[in-house]
Amino acid sequence: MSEPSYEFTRAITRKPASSIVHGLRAEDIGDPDFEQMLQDHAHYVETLQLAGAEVIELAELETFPDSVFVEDVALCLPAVAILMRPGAPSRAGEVAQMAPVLGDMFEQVTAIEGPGYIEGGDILATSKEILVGRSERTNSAGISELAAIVRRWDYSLREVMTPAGVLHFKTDCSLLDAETILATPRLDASGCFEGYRVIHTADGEEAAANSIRYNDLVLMPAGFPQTRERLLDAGYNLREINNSECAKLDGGMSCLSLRF
Ligand code: CIR
Repeated sequence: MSEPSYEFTRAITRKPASSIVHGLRAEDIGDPDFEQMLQDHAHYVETLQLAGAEVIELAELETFPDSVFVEDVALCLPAVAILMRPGAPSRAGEVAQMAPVLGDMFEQVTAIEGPGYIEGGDILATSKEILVGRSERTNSAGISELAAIVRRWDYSLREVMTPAGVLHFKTDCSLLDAETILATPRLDASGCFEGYRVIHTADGEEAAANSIRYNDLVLMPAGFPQTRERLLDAGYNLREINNSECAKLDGGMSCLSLRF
């Protein structure tokens, strides 16, 4: 049986723009090294291809420093693509850049009209439901509007909480398979994953939680040896990708693509 939550054929990415050094960040730990980011991004795209993706790589957008993080501007479900309404004002214009791309690929495209806000990084689609974390970027009005849209395709949606101080819900979790979630203990403690099997990130390795499952591969950020061991022991087929530069802007594996 196919698993639409992690069995995909395509992915959309966007090349990093040199303006990425002006990207948003919760804490300033220095600007990303653009050359290193380009290399990491190329490795990310190659790994998606290795996993079986046809990757549609969009041109860089200098006007939007954070536009490499394409995940935040749309939710791609098998039957419909839904354009988001980012809570970060500097990112609002990225949506209009993505709209025609999705219009060419999906028979149905719809959009969050507002007044609420919602970013894709707060949305985890599992095989049985869509979990959306309320955060600094995603509010209840945005979540309610998305719930009303996806109901038309019979999805059930559950509003949950992104932990305080964490950018997005998926900063702290990822889907590993139909039953299993990789999550930080702090997010799991909220009880939002009841009914799922949860593998915890190791202490001090919370940033490993933003990984992605794409067909048979799990793409995870490099440098988290204990969490890596836990995933290997659980039988997952891993590929590690250097994420040091995106991490300076609170970005990770999921943020860099739309997968469908
Ligand atoms: C931002 O703050 O919007 C970007 N610097 C990082 C976005 C990361 N996206 C994600 O977690 N889905």
